[in-house]
Amino acid sequence: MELKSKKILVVGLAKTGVACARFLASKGAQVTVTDLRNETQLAGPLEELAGFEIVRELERHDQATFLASDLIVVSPGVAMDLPQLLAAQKAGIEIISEIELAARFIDVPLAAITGTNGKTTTTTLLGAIFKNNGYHTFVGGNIGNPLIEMAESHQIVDQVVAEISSFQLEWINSFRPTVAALLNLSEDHLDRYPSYQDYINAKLRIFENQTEGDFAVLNRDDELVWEQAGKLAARVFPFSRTVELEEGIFYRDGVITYRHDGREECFPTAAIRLQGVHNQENIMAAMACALLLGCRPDETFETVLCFEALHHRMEFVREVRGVRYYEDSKATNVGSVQKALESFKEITLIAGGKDKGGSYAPLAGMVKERVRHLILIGEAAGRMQAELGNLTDTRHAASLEEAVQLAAEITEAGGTVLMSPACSSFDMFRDYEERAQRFIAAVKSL
Ligand code: UMA
Ligand code: ADP
Repeated sequence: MELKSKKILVVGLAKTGVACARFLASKGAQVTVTDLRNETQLAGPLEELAGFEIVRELERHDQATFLASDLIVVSPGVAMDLPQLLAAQKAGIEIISEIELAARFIDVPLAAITGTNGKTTTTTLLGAIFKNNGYHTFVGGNIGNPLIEMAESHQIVDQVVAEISSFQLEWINSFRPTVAALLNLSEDHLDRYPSYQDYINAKLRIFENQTEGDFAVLNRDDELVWEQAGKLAARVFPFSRTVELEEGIFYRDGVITYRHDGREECFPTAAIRLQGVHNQENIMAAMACALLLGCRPDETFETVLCFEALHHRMEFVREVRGVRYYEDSKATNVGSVQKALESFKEITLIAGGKDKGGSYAPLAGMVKERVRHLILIGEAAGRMQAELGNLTDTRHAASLEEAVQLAAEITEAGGTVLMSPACSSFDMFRDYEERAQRFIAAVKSL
């Protein structure tokens, strides 16, 4: 892709914008960056652009600049229906996302992981498997470091593992993973998409440019995911916890079995550290991607055996007076909370935060069956009260600390206090990590 002297506009100046602007400028493009935030708010990103010849348009998005560009590169946090983007699209200007740009500079196999939940766990595990198999592996994407950083760094890489969000897939046109995995689908990001179907459609674009030589790793047990199997050009490779498969990877009676082109490998799971049925799915998806891309079974499974759960995903914090406290701050939608509730009984659930527009009703069955006390916090408390409040003893707290205090007072010995919010954190905290740290501190001070 020729970038020299091209007029390129980068929209959004956080991690993605900085990485793209630097990469494009280093390739000789005439780069402009635009962001709605002001110079003070953007002090950090602007510092990272020091020394590069880049034009800045801050506190606004100028229509004229969009229309004068040869190419526009959009950050994932920028909505597709931004009027300036729509006008540029109408004028026939090429608009791409950062993963589309990066993929044009990646000439090694690309394993891409998407799904509503489990992306980070699966991506991290898959990266570790490749490294343990001796591959120079770049792990990036939605996990935190833009893929384009790989192109910028000039490191030797022979395998790329990418966590891919629906936002990143919005502006692709040739992005084509060698292996793409779709872990699951449930409602999320309805504050960004007009409907659940729009969110699903964005996710499915991960398969759009694959051909018969590529693989689509699909969750056979997730109805919505499995519905796609007949529609894809790539070769479908399913994973399942419930069905024995002739071709695919499945779990049965303590053994994971991988079957591909007549070859079979069996892996006894008793010594795996990663707990929970949802993690069994993540493990099978990661193993499928690795084995399909040529990793050796022994090194692959050795990595799985050693892999520990990532922080803030159903993490045990402490036991106080017979009550166990778990922190699941990364559970920002109903699908992930559902899995957390399936993992415990006699639960005091602390939930709520910034509402993302989806329904909380799918949690009703589990709340009725397992949640003894529900403590609601944050902006979503009203909607959660309306949808779940009549199913169990439901209370409200003004802060996370107050919620923890209340939980400690009302939870009986033998019970579990679980913070699994079903919402994002931005109404009360900087991010999910700060929410996690505040919960941990409150529990430690009990
Ligand atoms: N902005 C504008 N105009 C707009 C909207 C935003 O100028 O109309 C500006 C903001 O002022 C801000 C910048 O755009 O300065 C933010 O861009 P961004 O939100 O894309 O932030 P990045 O730091 O580039 O992070 C993005 C991903 N963020 C989102 O998708 C919201 C990160 O995923 C990802 O790790 C990173 O790129 C590297 O690839 C985060 C995320 O929350 C973790 N992802 C969602 C999720 O996992 O649920 C999808
Ligand atoms: P993502 O990157 O997709 O947000 P994470 O691995 O960070 O995924 O996990 C986010 C939340 O989802 C955590 O609460 C975790 O316990 C839960 N989770 C992880 N894997 C799955 C899965 N396969 N299905 C449902 N929930 C999951």
